[in-house]
Amino acid sequence: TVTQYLADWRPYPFRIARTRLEFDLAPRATRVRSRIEFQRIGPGDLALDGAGLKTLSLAIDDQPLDLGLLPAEGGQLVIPAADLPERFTFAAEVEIDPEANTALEGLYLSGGMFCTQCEAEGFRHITWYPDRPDVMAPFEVAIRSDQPVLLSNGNPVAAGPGEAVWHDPWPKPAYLFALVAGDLRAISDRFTTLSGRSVALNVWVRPGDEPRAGYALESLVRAMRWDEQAYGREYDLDVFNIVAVDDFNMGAMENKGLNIFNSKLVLATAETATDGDYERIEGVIGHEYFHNWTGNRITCRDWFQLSLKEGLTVFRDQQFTGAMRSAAVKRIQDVQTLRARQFREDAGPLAHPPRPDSYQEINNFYTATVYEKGAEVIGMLKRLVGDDLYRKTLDLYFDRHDGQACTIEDWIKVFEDTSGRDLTQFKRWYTDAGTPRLTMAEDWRDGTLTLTFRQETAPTPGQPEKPPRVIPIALGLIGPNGDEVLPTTVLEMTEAEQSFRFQGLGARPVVSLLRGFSAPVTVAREIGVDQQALLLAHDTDACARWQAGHDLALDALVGRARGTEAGAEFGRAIAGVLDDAETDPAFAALCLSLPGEEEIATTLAAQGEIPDPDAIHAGREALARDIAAAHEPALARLCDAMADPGPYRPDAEGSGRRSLRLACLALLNRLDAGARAEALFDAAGNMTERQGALECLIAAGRDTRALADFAQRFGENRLVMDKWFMVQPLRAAPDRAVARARDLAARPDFDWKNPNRFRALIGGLAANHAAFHAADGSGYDFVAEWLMRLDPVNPQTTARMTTAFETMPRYDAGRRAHARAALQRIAALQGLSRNTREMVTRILA
Ligand code: B3K
Ligand code: ZN
Repeated sequence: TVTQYLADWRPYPFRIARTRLEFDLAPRATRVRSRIEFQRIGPGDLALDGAGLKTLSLAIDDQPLDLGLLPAEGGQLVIPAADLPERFTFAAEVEIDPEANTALEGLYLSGGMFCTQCEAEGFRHITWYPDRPDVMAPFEVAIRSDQPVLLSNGNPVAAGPGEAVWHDPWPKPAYLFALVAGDLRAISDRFTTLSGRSVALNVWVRPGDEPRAGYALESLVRAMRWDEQAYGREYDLDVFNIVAVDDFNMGAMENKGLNIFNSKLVLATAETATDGDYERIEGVIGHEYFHNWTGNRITCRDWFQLSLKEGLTVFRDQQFTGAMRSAAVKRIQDVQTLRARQFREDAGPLAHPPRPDSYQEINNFYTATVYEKGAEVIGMLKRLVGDDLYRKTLDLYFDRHDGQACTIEDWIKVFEDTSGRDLTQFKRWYTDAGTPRLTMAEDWRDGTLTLTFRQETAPTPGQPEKPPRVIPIALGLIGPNGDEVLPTTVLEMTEAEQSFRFQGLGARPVVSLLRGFSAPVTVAREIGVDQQALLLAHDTDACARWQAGHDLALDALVGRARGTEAGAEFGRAIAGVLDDAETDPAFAALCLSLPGEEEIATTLAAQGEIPDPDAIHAGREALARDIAAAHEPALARLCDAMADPGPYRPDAEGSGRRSLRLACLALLNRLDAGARAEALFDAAGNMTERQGALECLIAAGRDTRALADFAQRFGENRLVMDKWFMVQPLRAAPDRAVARARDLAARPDFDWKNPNRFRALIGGLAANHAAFHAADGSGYDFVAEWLMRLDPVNPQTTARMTTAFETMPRYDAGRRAHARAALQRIAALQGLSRNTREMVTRILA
């Protein structure tokens, strides 16, 4: 296995003036003819990437090349510089087998339809090419096939029966290439851009799915308008196509002018999709569309720079969702996701910086760190320079780098140029792994509050030293009567230890710290429960207010996990939340949803303890029951008050009410053994309520009839049945979940080669904390068994799911031994993929 290093990047010695591809599609034997016009721009041989190709011919300027040049197995085709003129056309004819392509990388079949996935290095499975993001070219693509709809990137230039030609004038790297051929139907609209260009919009789905694609299309229109308003970015082709496919390794892909989506992020009706699904559809449609500028027009020089496009595009989609819905609620959700996924990654054996310096398999680096932490880093830059300068900086970035393949250095430089700041120290956020731990000590005397902050980052794999970073600390001060005495102020911490002074204060205030979650750090401070309650009741910053409640809940849950009766303060705080719940139902729902078992384990581990998954589970159940018992009348009243007046609307208001209803239901469920949940399940008018109720019924062990009813109703709908497969292992009582998952895995409709179905069942079990971490190792064994089965079929999805094991080091010796043994069995598998090998090796290190 070869490790790739950032330090080894060298410019490609050729420019491509034009890439022409011709496809003769056939499931078992697709012919690909290419003509690539190269022009020398530097010294060196011509190196082309290819993998799994049956090469029929190669030529330079129509002179056939000896096929003896082909590399023995995989790897690059190298044509010596001496054999090449300054300008030449390289031509190849290859044959590939889309039907055999179960890895879903390159050209493959999904339900009889041809489609592609080329990021990061899938194009080399299609033909010989410089498969690296810094080699950009305009593409012309001819497709011959008997499939009725034939699509590729750019604008259509010709179409006849059985043939279509597409031209994409915008130079792009091969990873943005796409082709689709199938029996598809479009729902369509038109969009007129700021400068008056009329664009045809199509969302392509299977015949019959058209009524489920409307929300995706509307979301696209909103995204296009928002990008014009917020960033001044216009679309640049005559058509924008989105295609939904059932077999897809991740969420979606931003191919130029032809986005390909996992069908679960396109298809939605009130009966089949939850509020969460709708929100994700809107967010991901936005994300892929926003890539047109941040990713496609300006792309990455090499894959180490992945966060350049992903961090920025996540930041943009978060802003978009915030603008379409509730900015405060969106921010809190994003903070929760960051903590649950990225902090977890940063604290374990897979920790890496947003810009890694080495990798074996780049597909293993599409991580929460590259994406979500990358977005946080941009949020910090924006906070440091301010909104106006942020917009100016982005204008400069688009202006200066349009059409280029760029680096994180280019990105930092535009901020330095507009702000006049030296961002050398700030850049550590990109190059250093690990989550800084920020501690705050307070000193109060004579009307002066002195805050002393310390920052510390634990060593991460390969990075023992952690110099201090720039940490923007947004804070406010709340007086003892609840009034804000200092509005949000941003302190810039640059040292390992630093003090800040606030003078002339009448009475000792409470610090509202890290407002808006101004930096991706963990916080340790001395704070009394009364102060937390004060913040929860009066803080003007929604994030800090939610955090205060969340901390109270976590303290109680940590106490319960240790076997104490903790939780009285949290219980009192809940009373206030319930009183006020109707003013902002979505916010109240966030406060009423207890932190999950995984987060409790993380908190205990951060305090130097070994988490006991069974005690965590039991303690959380007990606290939930106590809270429900103490507040039953208020919870029941709210649960009814939040009933949907109909008609269903997947907007912030409607979903906020439903989330509050379900949060109340989840608590009451501990008292009535599923009685209310059953009533709601039967009466549900939408999937949000139906799924929420079903989850409660499973947790209560009263699910037999509901599950049968659900399967009866939705048995024909793959996406809905994925939910059915997911909620059972996820919500089942920990001591029964593994057995249940095994039963489900034995069903004929457990179509495990479909990534959505696999993730639903195996991922569902892995997300059931106490079940996955069962003391007897049965959870680990089950997941490992299935990863071993999937690896030869689909390495990408397998490797990604090995992250279930990344928290292994924090558990007790018995569990660690079981987890290690499971991972070692995977490592010993004959022919294990490079993807999975890299992950397992890093976790075991
Ligand atoms: N850029 C793609 C992800 C590709 C993942 C390759 N393993 C989707 C996105 O981030 O928008
Ligand atoms: Zn992306």
